[in-house]
Amino acid sequence: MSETAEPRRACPSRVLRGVAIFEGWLTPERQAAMISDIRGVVAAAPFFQPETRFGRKMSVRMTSAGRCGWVSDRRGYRYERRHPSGAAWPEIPAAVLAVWAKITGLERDPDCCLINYYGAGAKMGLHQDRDEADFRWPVLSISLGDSALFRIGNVERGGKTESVWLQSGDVLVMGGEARLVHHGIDRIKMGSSALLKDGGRLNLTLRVVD
Ligand code: MD6
Ligand code: FE
Repeated sequence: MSETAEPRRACPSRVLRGVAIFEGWLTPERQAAMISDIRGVVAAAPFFQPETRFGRKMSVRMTSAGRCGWVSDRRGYRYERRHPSGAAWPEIPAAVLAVWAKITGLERDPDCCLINYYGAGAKMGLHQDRDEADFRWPVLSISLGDSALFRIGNVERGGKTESVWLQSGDVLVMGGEARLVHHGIDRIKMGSSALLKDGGRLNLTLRVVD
């Protein structure tokens, strides 16, 4: 019997500014199986190119699985119950939910699995994940495919930053004090992984939304 109400969660191999990194969490076999799960999601909910409120196209392609998905267009960014096509989002693959359960130890499933695809030249500016209702829930991300340079800043805007290369199979968790740190992707090392036939990187982020 456990002495505390703390859930059982996994131990990271590295912690940078409170961001927990589980290097090589997924074996190459599990990565390949997850790619085929994601292909199923994308067949039902195709990637779209989001744009900002100001009409600027983002460089990543996006889609989602789960009860809601994250979208951004001229009306701003928000969670939506449906893909831009009007179709419901597909379910989050079981293997993806299993990573969340094992690493966070939480009994509650995430509501949203945002799927970002980075091709050549794609990046993501420094941002906070703050469109969710309750920041006590962590955000977990899974990296698949080519390596990415992930930059971690501070909860406040500005200040010094540190970077880390995320590789295929790495899992990252932003929770607790680190839940609202600024972070972004500076660049992708194209061709560094053979996981995706046409190269590039997939990042899955799991969140509890409401
Ligand atoms: C990316 N990740 O790895 C971008 N957000 O492509 C994120 O923006 C992110 O990895 C919240 C928590 C974990 C993340
Ligand atoms: Fe983020």
